[in-house]
Amino acid sequence: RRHRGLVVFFTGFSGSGKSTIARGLADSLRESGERTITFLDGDVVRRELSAGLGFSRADRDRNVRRIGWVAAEVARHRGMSIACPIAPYADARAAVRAMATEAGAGFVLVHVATPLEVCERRDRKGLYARARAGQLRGMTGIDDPYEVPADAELTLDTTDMTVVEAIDVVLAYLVESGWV
Ligand code: GGZ
Repeated sequence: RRHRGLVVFFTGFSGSGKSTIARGLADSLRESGERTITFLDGDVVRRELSAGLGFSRADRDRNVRRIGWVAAEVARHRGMSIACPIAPYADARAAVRAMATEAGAGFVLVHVATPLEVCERRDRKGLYARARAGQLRGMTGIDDPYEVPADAELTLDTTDMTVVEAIDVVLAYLVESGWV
């Protein structure tokens, strides 16, 4: 049995599929008997933990660090936490990795590297269209940066993948590396 905690941290554009994959991973692990999963849902985090924060660099960094702190605390006590913010800045992601490491936990960065054009085509919330029309400022990938990770344990592009396939890739990685 895994005896260290683990933080599985997804990063990628809005619409990349990261939340769907992260939630599916959490469900799948729970079904297979993993009882320590804490899923930090992005919408819930922004409502409860990061209420009042917007999308400036400072606010995104605060949001990502708060998520990282909670995730690392869960992992400190041998739990497994799964989080999926955009986390566009490498420094903030590195800070989360450092918090997990300090807590004696493992850290797996999953870059959901679905290209912007595919995310934009999906545009489930209409945010990209609003950003293109100039009605929404600071949309990641449009007029706000996304620093591509150079340190991801796993990179997946969901363009030609089903959700189930993507979840299986992450699960396979976790099995191969001895985490589950
Ligand atoms: C990016 C934005 C923005 C801007 C609102 N840029 O697809 P969604 O809608 O549900 O996921 C996105 C979510 C991003 O919040 P995060 O907490 O993950 O971001 S960060 O890690 O940068 O703190 C999107 C919506 O919020 N959204 N405005 N300007 N995404």
